[in-house]
Amino acid sequence: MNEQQYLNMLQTVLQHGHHKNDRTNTGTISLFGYQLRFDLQDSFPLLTTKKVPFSLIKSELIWFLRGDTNIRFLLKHNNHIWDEWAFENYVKSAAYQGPDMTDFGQRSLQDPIFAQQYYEQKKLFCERILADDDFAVQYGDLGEVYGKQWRKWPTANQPIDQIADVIEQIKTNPNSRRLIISAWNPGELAQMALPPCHTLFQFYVNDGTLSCQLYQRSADMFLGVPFNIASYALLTQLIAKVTNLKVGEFIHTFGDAHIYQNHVEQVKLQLQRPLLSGPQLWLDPQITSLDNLQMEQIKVNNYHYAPAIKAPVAV
Ligand code: UFP
Repeated sequence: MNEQQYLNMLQTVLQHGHHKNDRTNTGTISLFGYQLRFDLQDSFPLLTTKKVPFSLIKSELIWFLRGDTNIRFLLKHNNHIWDEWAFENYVKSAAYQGPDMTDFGQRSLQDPIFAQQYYEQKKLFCERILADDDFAVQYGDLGEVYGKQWRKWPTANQPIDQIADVIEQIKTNPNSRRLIISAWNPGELAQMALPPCHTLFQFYVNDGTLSCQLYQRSADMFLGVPFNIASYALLTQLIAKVTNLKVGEFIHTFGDAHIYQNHVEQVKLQLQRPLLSGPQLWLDPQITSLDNLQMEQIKVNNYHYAPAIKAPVAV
């Protein structure tokens, strides 16, 4: 069963991890180097021991695959996972006239009155991104994020569309050992608020079956990883679909795999829960390209899950 491996990994990090401070000053229990293998012929790897919101994973991946870097698309799909990054650019600009939002991530966790102001300002910001075209162009664009690196990696000449190139290679040269997409662009790291966590991935074709391996440099095991697993499993299924291959494995390789100190109780709760039977992925048979996927072309069926478990995001 795919999910058991993830739970075993949580247990291993808790038992054998090192206590390590980190950029966010939250403190972590961390292990370096680990690997999970998900058989995608089995059920779809969306966790059942807590609810994972598949619609957010789906709209984010569609956004990446469109090469879009403006949060407006996400907001239209009620997806707020990238809001903070755009909001940060806005509050640091001369155009922002509201209450002081310096260090809003930490302060909103510690000060409930400030947190209220922050949520109000962020809500106003999101409403304006949706309503005002010029404002969206100016403040909704995150610039150097996955969509750009995957589909428009800048060069001195034409930008490189790594997704299209890899799909072409899988079709024409499936034995290639160079089926790689990198989001890690050293030339642009200085402009990135969050250097890519899912850094590089490689495809492998054997006997009409497509597998994918991801190297994730930094992994928030409780909040981030359940999303990352489902997102790359979906990406592998989509690439297999447009290249007419069966799906094989998604192999998830980790660099710094950590449990934040303020997630330990939540992890222990999750580890007590029984596994349920996993869901199935449905892809619209009409999908032939990844450029303009629609939300209703991707579904998970028979998703049974235990309730969501809340935990603070380290920012
Ligand atoms: N993180 C993930 N998965 C993601 C993502 C972020 O686990 O897809 F975007 C976590 C890892 C880490 C933090 O806890 O976000 C990034 O911090 P840093 O850049 O310091 O590694």
